[in-house]
Amino acid sequence: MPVFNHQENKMKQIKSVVFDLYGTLYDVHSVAATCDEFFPGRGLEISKVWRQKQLEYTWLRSLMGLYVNFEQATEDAIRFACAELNLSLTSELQERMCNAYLRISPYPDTADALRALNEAEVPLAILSNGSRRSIQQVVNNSGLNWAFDQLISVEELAVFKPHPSVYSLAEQRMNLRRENILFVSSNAWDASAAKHFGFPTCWINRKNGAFDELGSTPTHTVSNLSVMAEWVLGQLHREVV
Ligand code: 2OP
Repeated sequence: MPVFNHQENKMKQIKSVVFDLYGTLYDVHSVAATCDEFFPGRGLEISKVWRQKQLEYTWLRSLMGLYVNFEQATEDAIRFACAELNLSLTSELQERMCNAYLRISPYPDTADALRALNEAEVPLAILSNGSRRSIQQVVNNSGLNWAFDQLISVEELAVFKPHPSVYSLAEQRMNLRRENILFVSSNAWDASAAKHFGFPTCWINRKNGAFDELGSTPTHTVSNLSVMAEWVLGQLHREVV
C-alpha cells in the first residue's frame, strides 16, 4: 500500500506552468501600430492609456459587482482613452481598433519558451481576464494553439483577477494543488496576487521595473521568457523555494 507522504505532497514542485496572457505572452502595445494608422504619431500614447484604463475597469467592475466581459471593458477603455486624448472616435474606428486587440503579437521569445517547456512535457495553460473568445482568437491568430493544454478564462466566474477565485480556477482546471503550479506573469499586481494565493510565482520583469508593494514578493524574477523557461527546466523534480 503506498504510504502517503504529506511532506512530499506539499512540496512546491513545478508540475505545470500557467501564464497570464496580456503583457506576459503577448505584447498589448502591438496595437499601437493600428492606433497609429488612424491617429498618426499617437499610437503608443493611445495604447498606454487604453491598457491602463482597461485594467482599471476590470478591477473596478469586480469591486462594484458589475461584471462585463473583457471585450466590453476594452471597448469602454478605448472610448475613454480617445476622449481623454481629445481624439475623435467613430464606431467604425472603435471596432477596428478593438479587433486589433484580438490579433496582438506574441513577444519574440514566446514561441521558443513554450516549445522548450512542451518538449520537457510540462503541461501549460493560460489563465486570463480575457473572455473565452478573446483568448481563443489571440492564441489562434498567433498560431500558438499547440502549446496549451488549457485556455482558462475568468468568464465563468464573472469576476476578474486579482480575485482569488480566479487563481483557484487554475487549480481546478489543471487538477493540481497550488504548490505545484508555477504562475508566470509580467504584471506585478497579478504576480503578487498569485503569490498571495499560494502559487510559486515567476515575474517577467522586461523593463527592469519595480514590483508592486502589495505585501508579497515573487518566488523568482527574470527579464524574459527564455530565461524563465531555462529556469523552470532546471527546477523540475526539485523543490522551488
Ligand atoms: C490577463 O491576461 C489582464 O493581463 C491580464 O489576464
